[in-house]
Amino acid sequence: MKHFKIRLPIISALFALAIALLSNEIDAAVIQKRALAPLNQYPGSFQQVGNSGIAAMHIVVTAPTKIVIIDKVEDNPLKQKDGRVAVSVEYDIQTNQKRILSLRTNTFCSAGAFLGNGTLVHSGGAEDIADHKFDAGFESIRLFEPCGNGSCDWVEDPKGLSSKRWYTTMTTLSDGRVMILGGSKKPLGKSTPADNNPTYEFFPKDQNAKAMPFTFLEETVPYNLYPSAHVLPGPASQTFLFVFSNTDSIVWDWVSNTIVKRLPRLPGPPRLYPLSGTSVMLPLRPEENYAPQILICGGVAKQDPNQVADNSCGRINLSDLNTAQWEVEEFGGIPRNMPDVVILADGKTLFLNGAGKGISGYNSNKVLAADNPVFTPLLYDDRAPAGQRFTRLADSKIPRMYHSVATLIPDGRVFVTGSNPNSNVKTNVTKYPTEYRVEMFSPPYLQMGLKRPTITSISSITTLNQGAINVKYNSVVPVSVTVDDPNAVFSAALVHYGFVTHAVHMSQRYVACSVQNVTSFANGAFTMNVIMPPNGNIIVPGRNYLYINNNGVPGTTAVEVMLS
Ligand SMILES: *[C@@H]1O[C@H](CO)[C@@H](O)[C@H](O)[C@H]1NC(C)=O
Ligand SMILES: *[C@@H]1O[C@H](CO)[C@@H](O)[C@H](O)[C@H]1NC(C)=O
Ligand SMILES: *[C@@H]1O[C@H](CO)[C@@H](O)[C@H](O)[C@H]1NC(C)=O
Ligand SMILES: *[C@@H]1O[C@H](CO)[C@@H](O)[C@H](O)[C@H]1NC(C)=O
Ligand SMILES: *[C@@H]1O[C@H](CO)[C@@H](O)[C@H](O)[C@H]1NC(C)=O
Ligand SMILES: [Cu+2]
Repeated sequence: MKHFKIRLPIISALFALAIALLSNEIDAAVIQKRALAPLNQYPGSFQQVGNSGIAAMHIVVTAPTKIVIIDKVEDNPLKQKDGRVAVSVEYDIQTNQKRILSLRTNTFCSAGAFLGNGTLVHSGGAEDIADHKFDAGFESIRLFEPCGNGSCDWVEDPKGLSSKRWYTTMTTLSDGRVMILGGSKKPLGKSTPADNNPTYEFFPKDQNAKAMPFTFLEETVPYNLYPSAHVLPGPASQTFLFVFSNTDSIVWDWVSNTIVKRLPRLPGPPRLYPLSGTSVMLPLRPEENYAPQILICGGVAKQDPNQVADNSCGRINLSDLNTAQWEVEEFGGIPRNMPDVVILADGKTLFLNGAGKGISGYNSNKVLAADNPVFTPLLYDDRAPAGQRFTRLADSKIPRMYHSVATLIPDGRVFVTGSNPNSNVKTNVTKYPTEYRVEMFSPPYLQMGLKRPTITSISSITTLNQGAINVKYNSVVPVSVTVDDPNAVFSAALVHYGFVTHAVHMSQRYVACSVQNVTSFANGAFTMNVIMPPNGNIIVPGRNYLYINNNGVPGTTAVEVMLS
C-alpha cells in the first residue's frame, strides 16, 4: 500500500518525511539535507519561466540556447506570417522569446532525429486539415538546419516517406543516418493489423530502397506504436538495435534485417501507446565497458480511463544476450502512465510528468482518458542497490499528462512544458486545459552549493559560442575550465538529448567519458584530457553536448560538439 500513501494529496511535511524514511526511498545524504531545508521541501525545484505559444507535443534542443517545439495543427494563439496557425516555434531558453517557424503539413504525433551531419529530420504526421489550410503530413519529411541566429526554418517534402506513418519512431543510427520505424497509416486509439505499418526505412534513403518489412511489429499489434529503439553499444561494425514493442523485445540487425536475439518477455502491462510507459538506455560508462542496460517504467494495464497506472520497472543488462533477464523493481512507489524520462548531467535519471490513472489519448464524450496527474518527480540512481534507487523530489504544481514533454538543457536544468489531453486547444475548461506554461526544473545538484566549472576552451578553441566544435571518436580532447574550488573533482560526459514526444525520448543517450591528467593553475584554472568514446555504437555521430562536472555538479553550460 506504500504507493497510495506517498500519493495522498495533502500530507503534512513531517508525515511525508516519515513515510519516506519508512519506505526507505530516500538516501541518507538526502535526509540529512532535508533536515536542514524547510521540512516541506523535497530537493529540486520548479520555476515557471515562460509560455510556449503552441501546445508542446514534441520538443528538441537544436542549439545551446534553442529548443524547437512542434505541435499538431490546432487552434493555437500564435499565427504564421501567412495567417495559418503556428505549429512550430523556436524557443530561446535565455530570453523565453519565441520565433514562429513555418510548416504546412500536419505534424500530429510525428517523430524526429538528428543526422550525423547535424541536420534535424522530422517525419510523419496525420491527415490534412482543410479548415486550417494544412496538407496531410503522413508521408512528410521535414528538415531543419539548426542555427543560433534566427535564420533557420523548416523545409518540407510532403512525399518524402515511402508510406504513411503516424506514431512512428525515429532514431539516429551509428552510421549517422536516421531510421524511421513502424507507425500506423491512420490515427487510432490503438494499432490494428489493417492500419499497421510494420516497416522501416532510412533517411537519406538507400539506393532504390523502399520501406522494408519488419515482422516484429506485426507480432506485437496492437501495442506497437512509437516502439522503443536504442542503438546497442559494440564494435564500430555492429549494426544492432534493441527494439521493444508491446511486452516483447529483440536485438535486431538492421543491415541484414534479422533478429539476433529474442529477449524474455517483460512482466507487467504492455508499455506502448495508449498504455504508455517509457524506455531509456541507462548511462554507458567506460569503466563498465559501456555495458548496455535498458530501463522501462510505468504504463497502465488496461485501456480504461479508471485503471490505476502501473508501478513497476523492468531493467535488463544486455552485456551477455544469452543470460539477459528482466529484473523487475517498483517504480518509486508511484504508479504512473506517460512518464517522461530525462538522464541528468550527473548520470542520474529523472522521471517526471504523467498520470496516476487512465491512458494516453484524448477524452471522448467529456470523459477524461487520464486523471490523477503525478506532480512528483523521481530520481533514479542506476548504481544504487535494488530497492534504494528512487528518491522523491519536489513537486510541480502543473498537471502534465498526455502531450507533455521534458528535456535536459546545457546548463543542467530540465525544460518542462506541454500537456493537452484535449483534441483541440481548450483554454476555457477548468480541468486540464491546454497547457502553455514553461517550467525549468533545477535538479538537486544545483542546490548543493558546490562551485560549477566553466569551460573556457576545447581542443584550444575558445570561441565556444559560435557553433559546435568538431571532435573525433577515440581522441584525447584537451579541455580547460575555471572553477573556484581547489578541491574540484572532475568528471565528463557526452549527452545526446534526442527528440521528445509522448513519453518517448528518441535517441536519448548519456555516455560518461574518462578524464585524465588534471592539472591546476592559478586563479581556479584547470586543464584536463577528456577521452572520447570509441565509435558511433557507443554514442551516435553529430550533435552531442560535453558536460564537465565538479563532484557531480554540472558546469555552467555544456558545450555542443560535432562528433565524427
Ligand atoms: C545533411 O545531410 C542531408 C541529407 O543528405 C542533407 O539534406 C543536409 O543538407 C546535410 N546537412 C548539412 C549541414 O550538410
Ligand atoms: C546564420 O548562421 C548560419 C550558420 O548557422 C549562416 O549560414 C547564416 O548566414 C547566418 N545568417 C545570418 C543572417 O547571420
Ligand atoms: C552486466 O552484465 C555483465 C556481463 O554479464 C557484467 O559483467 C556486469 O557487471 C553487469 N552490469 C551490471 C551493472 O550489472
Ligand atoms: C470554450 O471555447 C470554445 C471555442 O474556443 C467554445 O466552442 C466552447 O463553447 C467554450 N466552452 C465553454 C464552456 O465556454
Ligand atoms: C597523461 O599524462 C601521462 C604522463 O605525462 C601520459 O603518459 C599520458 O599519455 C597522459 N594521458 C592522456 C590521456 O593524455
Ligand atoms: Cu499524440
